[in-house]
Amino acid sequence: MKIKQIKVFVCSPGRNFVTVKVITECGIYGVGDATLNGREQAVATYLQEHVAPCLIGRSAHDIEDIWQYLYRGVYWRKGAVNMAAIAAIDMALWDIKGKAAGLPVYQLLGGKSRKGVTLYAHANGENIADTLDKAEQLKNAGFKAIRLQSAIPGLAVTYGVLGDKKDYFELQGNRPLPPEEEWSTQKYFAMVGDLFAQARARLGNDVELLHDVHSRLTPIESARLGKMLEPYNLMFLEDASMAENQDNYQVIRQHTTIPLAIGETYNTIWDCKDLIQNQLIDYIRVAATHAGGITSLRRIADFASLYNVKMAPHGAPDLSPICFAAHSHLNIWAPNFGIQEFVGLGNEQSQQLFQQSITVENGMAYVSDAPGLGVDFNEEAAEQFPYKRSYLPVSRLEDGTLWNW
Ligand code: GCO
Ligand code: MG
Repeated sequence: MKIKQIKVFVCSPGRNFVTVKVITECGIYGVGDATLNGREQAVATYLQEHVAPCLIGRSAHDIEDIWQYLYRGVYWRKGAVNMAAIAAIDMALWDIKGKAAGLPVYQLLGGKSRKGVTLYAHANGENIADTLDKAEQLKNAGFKAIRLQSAIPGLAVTYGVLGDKKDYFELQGNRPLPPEEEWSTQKYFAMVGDLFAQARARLGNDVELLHDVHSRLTPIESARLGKMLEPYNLMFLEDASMAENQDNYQVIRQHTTIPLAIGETYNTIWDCKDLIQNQLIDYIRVAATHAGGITSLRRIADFASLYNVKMAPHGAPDLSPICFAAHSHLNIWAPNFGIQEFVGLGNEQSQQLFQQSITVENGMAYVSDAPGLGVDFNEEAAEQFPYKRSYLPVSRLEDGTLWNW
């Protein structure tokens, strides 16, 4: 089963996705997601110019050796571009192995550990009442866990919530450069306690609540937030502070029992090694697309399980349905699975491009028994959705200081 050809596509069915197709001599092919939001072409070029030529003629069955070849074999380890490229090749090879064996990927990982994958949905509102209206609808639709985000009074824009919501779910219109958004920690604190107090009063206690801070707080501010939200029993607080310095989480941890989650931008196990080993977090949010594929997420899951850390993979709209399929296979297997972020199965255009076999019912995802990843990519449709340059917004404090993402 030698690799014959590797094709790379950059398409925009509403937002940009980088997709890889690895084709073998016997005709079996596999697909992978290499989307790096705002830097898509860098990964596509890296794959085309530097990765693909080295893989032609190798056995598609050698998943581990190819992973090591692209990671250890290259002087430049880690990095967002490199690891997204490795990830896409890795997913495609697992897809191929599953198809060759006639088995879904979760069977190759060790089989099912649960009936279905619990999802958390997003309730984003322009004010607290709006957020809670949406949360109530999601709860009535069967979701058992809901992330609450609400606009911050006094700021013109709140990421993904108020202002141009296209920042979050779609491309940013015709703006050629990254939009800039203001952040105020003081204004945020004036809103966030009320959001969760009202949420528990209105939604009751039989639903899990979550919240994403997008790393806007310093560690001691995160500690204060954790203490403030403890009475509302959150499933987790996500990306409270940056953890480039993994010791930051010691500061948060020593003050609060709120469960902590982080990891959506991590590229390797090394980015979260200390956080996991020192039990400074409760959920690790690595994405297969950004942290080196199924091979590396499996390794992170096993390592995390030794320290009571659960998997909660990233599931934003900038990960393609191929990544969602890869996560679903990992999630149904991982003994230490926690929860999967979920923002829907994609718009109509995206569904034309990607054929997904996962079903979602009552806030749970169910993986099909189709061989491989169970997701396909329609090459013909790809031409209808050309790439459009687009950026994530940049965050600044009210005095103009550039701030954390
Ligand atoms: C999430 C993420 C998204 C990111 C996006 C950036 O938890 O869903 O934080 O909100 O902003 O994935 O590319
Ligand atoms: Mg997040």
